[in-house]
Amino acid sequence: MRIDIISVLPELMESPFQTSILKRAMQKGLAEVHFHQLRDWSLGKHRQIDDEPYGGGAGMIMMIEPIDKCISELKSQRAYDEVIYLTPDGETLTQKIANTLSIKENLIFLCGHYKGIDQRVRELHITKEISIGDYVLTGGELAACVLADSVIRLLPGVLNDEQSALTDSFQDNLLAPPIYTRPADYKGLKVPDILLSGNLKKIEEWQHEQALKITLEKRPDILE
Ligand code: 6GU
Repeated sequence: MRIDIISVLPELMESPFQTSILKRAMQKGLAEVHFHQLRDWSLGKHRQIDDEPYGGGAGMIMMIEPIDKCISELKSQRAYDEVIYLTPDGETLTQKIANTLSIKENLIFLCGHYKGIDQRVRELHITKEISIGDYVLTGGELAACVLADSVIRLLPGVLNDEQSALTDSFQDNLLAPPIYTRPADYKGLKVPDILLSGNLKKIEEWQHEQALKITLEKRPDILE
């Protein structure tokens, strides 16, 4: 998978891809992430990429021309499955969206800033608009990192067995059951006996029951 991320602040997104699991995914060649400084496609010596809104009002609007130039250049090099605009008014990111995107080949992420982008960019290029939740960030960069992380970790070969995505919370519309490691008794706080029993079938039943119970308590909205 290849992800091209367009932003005025690409440096904000460097470290997540240079650390741990995402770094290894890149080193193994399972994912490529390319950053594009939007100002490189700006007009004039002031490297302007935003301007005042027609009709007045507070805040600046990201101009169509630099964005169109950047996206058009990328599209001339390869076919993209989706051009995703990260914006608080987009569809809220879910595991289902991450799963769907994880089988794509080439993606563009456009990070919004200021008051947002000229409407005509949406009409011309954007195929999907994604938000990471009902709160406002200073820009789409951190959301782009969250989206990329949620997608890249699903690519075959990125996680090992122990980290398997199949047992994640949300993957089957259930939260994960409680988990324990040594010691079996810490200052009188005990691991449930069933987990020490060695009876795999009973353990799986218990874990499923616990997952149901916890989901009902904490997130009844995700239960089917
Ligand atoms: Cl994608 N962008 C911004 N600026 N704020 C957000 C967001 C995106 N998702 C949630 N809040």
